[in-house]
Amino acid sequence: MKNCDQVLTTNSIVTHWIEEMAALCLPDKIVWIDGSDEQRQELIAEACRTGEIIALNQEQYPNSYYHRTHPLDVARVEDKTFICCQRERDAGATNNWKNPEEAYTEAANFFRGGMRGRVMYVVPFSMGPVGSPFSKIGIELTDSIYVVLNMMIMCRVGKQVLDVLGHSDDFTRCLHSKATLDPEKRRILHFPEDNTIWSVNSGYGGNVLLGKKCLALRMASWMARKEGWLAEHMLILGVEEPSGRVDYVAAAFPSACGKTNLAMLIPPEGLKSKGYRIWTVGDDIAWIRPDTDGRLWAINPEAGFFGVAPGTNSSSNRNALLTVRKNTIFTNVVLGEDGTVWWEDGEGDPPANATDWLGNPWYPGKKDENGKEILGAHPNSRFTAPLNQCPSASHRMEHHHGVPISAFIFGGRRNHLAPLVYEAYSWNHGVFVGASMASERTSAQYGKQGEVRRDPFAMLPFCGYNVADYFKHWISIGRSIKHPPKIFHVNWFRRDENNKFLWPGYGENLRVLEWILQRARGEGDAVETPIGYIPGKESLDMTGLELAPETLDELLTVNREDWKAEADDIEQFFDSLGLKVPWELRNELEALRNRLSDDE
Ligand code: GTP
Ligand code: SPV
Ligand code: MN
Repeated sequence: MKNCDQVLTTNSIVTHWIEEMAALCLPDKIVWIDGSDEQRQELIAEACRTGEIIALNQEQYPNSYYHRTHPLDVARVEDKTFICCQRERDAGATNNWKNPEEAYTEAANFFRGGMRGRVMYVVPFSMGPVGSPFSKIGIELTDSIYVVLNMMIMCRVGKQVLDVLGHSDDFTRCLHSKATLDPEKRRILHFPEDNTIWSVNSGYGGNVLLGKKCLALRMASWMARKEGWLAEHMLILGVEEPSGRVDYVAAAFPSACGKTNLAMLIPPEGLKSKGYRIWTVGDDIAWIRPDTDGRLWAINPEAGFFGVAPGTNSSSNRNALLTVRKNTIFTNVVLGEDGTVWWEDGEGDPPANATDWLGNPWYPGKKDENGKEILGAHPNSRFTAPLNQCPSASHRMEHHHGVPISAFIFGGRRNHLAPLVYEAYSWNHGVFVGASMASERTSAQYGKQGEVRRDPFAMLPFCGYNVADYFKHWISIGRSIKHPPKIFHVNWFRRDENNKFLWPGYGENLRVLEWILQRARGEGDAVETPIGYIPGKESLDMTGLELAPETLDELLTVNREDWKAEADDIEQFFDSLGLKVPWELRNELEALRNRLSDDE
């Protein structure tokens, strides 16, 4: 291999592909990432030298670094993200589609010569424990040290992955270049039929850490459908009772809607005496498969957190704060002259002599020329930290088999409509609940913030194939297993007439989880409503929580008129997905409407 000191595999499928990509991008040099700490330190030194990253105060934040992205490159770009398969209908109504030949040709122009004067890093990575039969291997070629360092936290990286791959061609070919960071020429392209991902002209998280959304969700969902499993935008957590029994749940909330927070939940004061412990298995992605015991088992394919920074403080998420004290990369937050970091609704006061995420001098309360307050941290600023540093990290993380799932939870930000929690009547009804999920748009994606949009299974930006086929796949998985988990919907974000959240959220959410797990075991009181079961009057344990009974009533209210309008909206959404929407879901919609007009 030209301009390369050391090649880490004899797999010629791998080396030929790398040579071909290098001939396109024309890097000065090729460097293979072996996963050693020694090499990592060299990369850090190089990135500090060029200013790509900045070393933080090493006493307060050992081995931690700071990075700013380009101001126009701060979130995923859904309008520049494409599924490139032969037939447009395989991408479906919710994905952007491109013909593979045209997509390769256009993007090749953006990649061509883009790595001149740069190094191309070869990053072999495993999603899931190295060598597990449920893991998938990828190799990412990138010209960004920031990407390499993030990948080393988010997944298992290095030579051991190539050893497991051997001479197989079963790996995802991931090519990334920052190129010129031109937003117009930004493309996030998935070629599921070629097991290939191309990402160009971005340097931000989900666009460039190709193991994450691109491989572990879009490509993996395509594979999962063929192979009979599920790749989901879900957290996984375990609730341990004093008896030692642990029940696991998986929950799908759209981006920036509380997965990281729920995954690291700390039991609230009022429930302390019950002795629960929460175990974090994952905060963003779950790979789930039926097993011979008739249950669904899940692994987290990632090894780290890429978590939203703003709002993280010791009362909202103490575990996250404890997780990011070392070996962490902070992106687009406030940087203090003293090498500390800060963000809105963070811990303590902002540092003196700070610079904001754009690199400008910043102080709290700073206003722009129109008198509008300037945020120090970008709302989608993030931390990248190893999962095993989390105080609640589950040792089952490393188990190849994963954990058995007792309940699925769907949720989003709904100001008024959805109650705090409800339980679906059946598997198919639960699939309907997932398929018709909606949420307000957040800063994790470009577009109008706050606007309510349908986000089925929190997978709208991540389902790599026709979403109507995806619904069908969910229905058939439920049919094929003996002990399907029960399905629930939660809403931590319902507001009163003054636009204040009705529910305190965060740790208090355990009260809702407790009821969910009781129901999953066939216990717990419930009341039937047109949309599903809700907790009976006394069945949520409110010990130690000061919440007016009227507020709880309001939180659990199901307003028939609002839900009739919702049903109309869901019908429109299903219609927009084409003819493949499964009849089972049409039946569920009809059943919902019938229940809404019954005994009024
Ligand atoms: P991605 O990493 O983008 O997939 O997002 P996520 O689902 O992991 O989101 P995260 O947990 O980081 O939550 C993002 C925002 O939701 C933060 O601003 C939190 O403060 C807020 N949040 C999380 N849980 C709650 C809750 O129970 N109640 C309220 N009101 N806000 C919450
Ligand atoms: C999300 O937006 O859902 C994330 C962050 O988890 S990113 O990896 O950038 O997609
Ligand atoms: Mn996510």
